Amino acid sequence: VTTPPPEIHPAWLPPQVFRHIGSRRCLVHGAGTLVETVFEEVAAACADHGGSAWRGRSPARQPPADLVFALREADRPGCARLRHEPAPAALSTADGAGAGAVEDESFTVSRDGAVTTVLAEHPAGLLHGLFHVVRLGESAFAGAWPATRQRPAAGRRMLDHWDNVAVDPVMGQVERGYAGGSLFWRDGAARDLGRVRAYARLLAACGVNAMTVNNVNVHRTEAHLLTDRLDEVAAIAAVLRRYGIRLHLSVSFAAPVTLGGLATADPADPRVRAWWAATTARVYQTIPDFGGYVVKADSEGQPGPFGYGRSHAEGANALAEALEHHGGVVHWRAFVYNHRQDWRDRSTDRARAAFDHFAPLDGEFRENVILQVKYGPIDFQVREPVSPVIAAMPGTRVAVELQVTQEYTGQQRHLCYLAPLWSEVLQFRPWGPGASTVAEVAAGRRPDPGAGEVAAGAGPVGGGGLVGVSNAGDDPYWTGHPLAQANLYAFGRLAWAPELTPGSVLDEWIGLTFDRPPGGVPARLRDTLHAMMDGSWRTYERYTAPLGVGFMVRPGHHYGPDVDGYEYTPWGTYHFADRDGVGVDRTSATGTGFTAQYPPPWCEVYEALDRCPDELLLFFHHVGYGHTLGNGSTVIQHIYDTHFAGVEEVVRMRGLWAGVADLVEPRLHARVGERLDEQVRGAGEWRDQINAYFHRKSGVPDARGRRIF
Ligand code: GCW
Repeated sequence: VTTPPPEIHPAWLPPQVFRHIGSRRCLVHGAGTLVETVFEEVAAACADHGGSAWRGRSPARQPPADLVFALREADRPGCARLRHEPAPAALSTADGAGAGAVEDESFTVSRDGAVTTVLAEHPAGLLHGLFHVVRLGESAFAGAWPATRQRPAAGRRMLDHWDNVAVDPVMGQVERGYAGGSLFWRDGAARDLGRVRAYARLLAACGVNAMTVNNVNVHRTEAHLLTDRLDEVAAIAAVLRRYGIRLHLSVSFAAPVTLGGLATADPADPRVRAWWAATTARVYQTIPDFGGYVVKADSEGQPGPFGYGRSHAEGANALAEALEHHGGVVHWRAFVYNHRQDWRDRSTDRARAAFDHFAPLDGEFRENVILQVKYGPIDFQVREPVSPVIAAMPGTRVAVELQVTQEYTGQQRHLCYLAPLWSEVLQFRPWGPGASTVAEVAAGRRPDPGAGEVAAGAGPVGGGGLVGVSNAGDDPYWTGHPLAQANLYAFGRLAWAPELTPGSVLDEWIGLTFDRPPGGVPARLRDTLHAMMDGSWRTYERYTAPLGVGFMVRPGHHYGPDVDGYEYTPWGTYHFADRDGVGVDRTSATGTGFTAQYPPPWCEVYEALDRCPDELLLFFHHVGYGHTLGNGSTVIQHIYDTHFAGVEEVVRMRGLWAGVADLVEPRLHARVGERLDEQVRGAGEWRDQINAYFHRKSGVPDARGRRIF
């Protein structure tokens, strides 16, 4: 990175987006921390833009307020018009009212006469209502429109930070971080909290309401956050609280040994349980609204219950028990597989692992355990089928984990807008057409075998919500690639409202980030950003590993191509290419049997070569290079065609960006330009290695005679 920006970029909250609110007469009514935050925001906007902000009631001899934020239970002097707004929907949290439920965050927004009103039962609703009005811009104050009720789909919308306090010699400070150092920790201690506050504000504005501040790989220093370094954590929690975000901690399953000095961390041992209970009680004394624990157990070297001959349910429940009466939850990760596999062993299939470990435990987890499942069965690849675990555990709260940080999708050097991928995952129907979507499972809507669908929160278990691994760091643009801010924004928005289209979320983000008074974003800039970003995930897919086979990245750092980089390693990520064909046979008939982990219709669709979607073909089948795809092309020709096309698309992106230099702040323009240069280079490298590799293996020439090395 060679272009330093002068200051911290405001991302999707540049001061001017508050001008529509800040030029009004605003009344904020109600009590509570988040109501104070709403008032501070409104007052700051009014100070900038000439409006008036009143707390409690509008002063006599002033024209009445034209923007009102009010708690429903408060008496509302000066707000007579509110009588006409509709009755609230039944009060319930989106992820079920049971253990560890989050506060109701819904709100009603209406416009009647010349007054725009945001009304909520709880302060958190007013906070989200405030940012809703910011997004509406001037249209929040134009004409009259009926009241609408806004309610998050998932109760918990969480960002996990894989941040280390001490810089890890191998992984650096932020594991898989591509945006500088940690926002929370520097030089081994908690940093200045100003940046954390700005971050919390951005996250609240897109709907995030929970986060972890340390890596799921809990190293020695970070383990102490749970005990003797709790004060530092509490200081961060205090900042997050003002924006409605609850803090959770990643903890080590071995903490009773490493921190508590016990001889064992066996979850069945009463001393271990007592240690977790006492430790957790201390956490709640210090941080009363603490969210809970996130645990990566028996995974990639992290300790877990297997070490004591216990199941993952026994392990998770021991921690859940300690959290339960404080209202906390355990996010227990399902990313458990054998990372010391023998590549010669064809009977082990990493894709099967999460289901094999967890599906048999359905119904055994306590109510405040949330099983956190990566969206795909392998590991955040650009294309994977949806994890079968999501459909396999009707008696367990499931959270779906997405990777906002672009470990496998270009590491924030490549432009790759991920909302289309996430949207496909969230709208996928694990039980086939007509049944629930993944988003509904995460929100707590389950298919009820007896009575069809059940309502949100009304099922036997609630939902676990959505979790994203953050892509933010202390980079002045927050995310390294300035346009990767859109992924962070989109994560929050899709967690709140998964039915939003990726294009409309991008449009919101553009509208806020590049806003220019008085008229908003110039149309040419808006169109250019859509042209560059709408299809950028598919473009990335085209020039990297083909047809869902995945990996083919450089081992370790995972950037750039290396087709055989993982082929003979213990990690379980193979493509099995030879002179005749490529792909992993995961069928039940002749392969690893992974397809049988899906309920119908997907087990049949994936099993059948002629029904399996092209983009997942090599994930499920080993086929010859001459195999004809659904799109009429052969596998080998498809590889050549997509790789040439993908690079051409990146070159086009770069040209488009050059064409808006006059409309974008020069330093930001330069920063994106540098990244696009690297993307053109990197995509060309991918194209040439992939094409050369498969040309050499197969001996099949490109039908169009293009250059293959
Ligand atoms: O995607 C992989 C990453 C690891 C990460 C792991 C996980 C935090 O390569 O760096 O560890 O997943 O999700 O636990």
